[in-house]
Amino acid sequence: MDKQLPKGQREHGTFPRFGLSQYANRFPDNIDEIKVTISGDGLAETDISEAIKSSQRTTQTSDFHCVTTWSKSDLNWGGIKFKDFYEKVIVPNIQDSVTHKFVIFKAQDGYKTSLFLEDLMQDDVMLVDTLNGTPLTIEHGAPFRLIVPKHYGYKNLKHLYKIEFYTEKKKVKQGYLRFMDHPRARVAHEERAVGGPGWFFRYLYRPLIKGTVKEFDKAMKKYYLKQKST
Ligand SMILES: Nc1nc2c(c(=O)[nH]1)N[C@H]1C(S)=C(S)[C@@H](COP(=O)(O)O)O[C@H]1N2
Ligand SMILES: [Mo]
Repeated sequence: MDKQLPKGQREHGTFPRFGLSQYANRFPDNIDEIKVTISGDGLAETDISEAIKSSQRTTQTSDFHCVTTWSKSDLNWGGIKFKDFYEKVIVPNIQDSVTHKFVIFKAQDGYKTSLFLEDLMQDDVMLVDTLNGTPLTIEHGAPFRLIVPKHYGYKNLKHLYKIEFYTEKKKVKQGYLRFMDHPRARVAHEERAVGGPGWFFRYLYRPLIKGTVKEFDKAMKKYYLKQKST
């Protein structure tokens, strides 16, 4: 019997490279080495790449749920737990006594996302550099990405290079329509977007899957051809 997926989700079979079409042809410059900077309230801008590399590693198997309704079950991620990362790497860097509430993530392809720190402190949230035992490919976020399994795919930022910690919620311009970004985007509550019930967006988004997968595939092939010729 098929396992029960969250409401409105369907098993996709493969794990496609995916996103908003404006990111299909944008690629990270650095795919080999983890390079991450932090900043924000009570934090000086600091390169924490070395601290990440020497952090305690772990692996986890979890399902991935894109807001457009495709899911991929049983992905095995390797990296560091966000909770450990916050406590061991971020907290020692805090200068004033501030209480962080809100976090913004930035990617090498210009993509951004945000989450409340409370959601990031769940046990299954990770910063990862391997998938199924091998280093992340460009398709899935090389060299380093965020994994928040209980939140829709669009919160799972790829090609991470910058993390900002704030005491209050901020406006984040993500480069797409405002309604598409739910501040929490919890899969279990079907928080697909704002301004309408979750089920409504299933029907709006589902027809876009096929074309988007094709577009991202095509962009990836073009990228590899260009790499070969230079
Ligand atoms: N940097 C970056 N992160 C991103 C995206 C993107 O376009 N760029 N797309 C998001 C969306 S909508 C989804 S569903 C997942 C897809 O992850 P995958 O390409 O590894 O399947 O990445 C998310 N993170
Ligand atoms: Mo997505």
